[in-house]
Amino acid sequence: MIDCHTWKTGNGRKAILMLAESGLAHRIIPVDLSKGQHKTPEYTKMNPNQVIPTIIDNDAPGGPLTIFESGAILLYLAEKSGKLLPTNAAERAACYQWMFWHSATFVPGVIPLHMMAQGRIPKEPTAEQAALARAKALYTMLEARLGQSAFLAGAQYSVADVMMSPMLTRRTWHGIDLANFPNLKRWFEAITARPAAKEAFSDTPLA
Ligand SMILES: N[C@@H](CCC(=O)N[C@@H](CS)C(=O)NCC(=O)O)C(=O)O
Repeated sequence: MIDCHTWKTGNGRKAILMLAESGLAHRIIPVDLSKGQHKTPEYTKMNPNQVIPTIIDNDAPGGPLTIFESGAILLYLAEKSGKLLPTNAAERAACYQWMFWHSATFVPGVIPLHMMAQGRIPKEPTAEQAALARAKALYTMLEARLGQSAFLAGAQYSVADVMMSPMLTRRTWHGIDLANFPNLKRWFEAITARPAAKEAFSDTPLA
């Protein structure tokens, strides 16, 4: 049994989606960020970064294994289940490329907009315009990639798509209307229509 400590945010949904796709036995343990449950001493012991998600694989060889960082969690689950990791070397490299791009470039690029939407930093007009322009450039890059192939790594759905897609639930914060990004829209609709996506995306508007 894998315990997944998470909440329905962009990062939190990635672990929920990957667990559902993996078919591995799991239970979701909500960590209510609004109540500061990610800052308790018990949670901090599992995840010193005090963010969600975190998983504990109670059946790992050698004893329970705790993993934090959504990308590491997704790759662990893909390897353990043997699902959604391309076997072809070129597609595997593309898969890693888009996963690292997501963590190192996309997320840092949109974080200022998340902080403005949550009132954690002021919505100063020049800063907001710059952040919106950066988000648009990042979405434009995704749109171009998805004009070349059905999914991020290539023809097949992979863990790179699991990594990226939940962040689109925040696209209103990013100033993005999918009507202007037809490839991205087709891709997002294909992912959210999968049976495994139901739990991860259930309480969010997908239009
Ligand atoms: N790099 C981390 C980021 C996780 C993250 O930022 N999670 C957010 C929710 S989307 C969080 O827990 N925020 C709580 C806070 O900032 O206090 C990962 O990918 O797992």
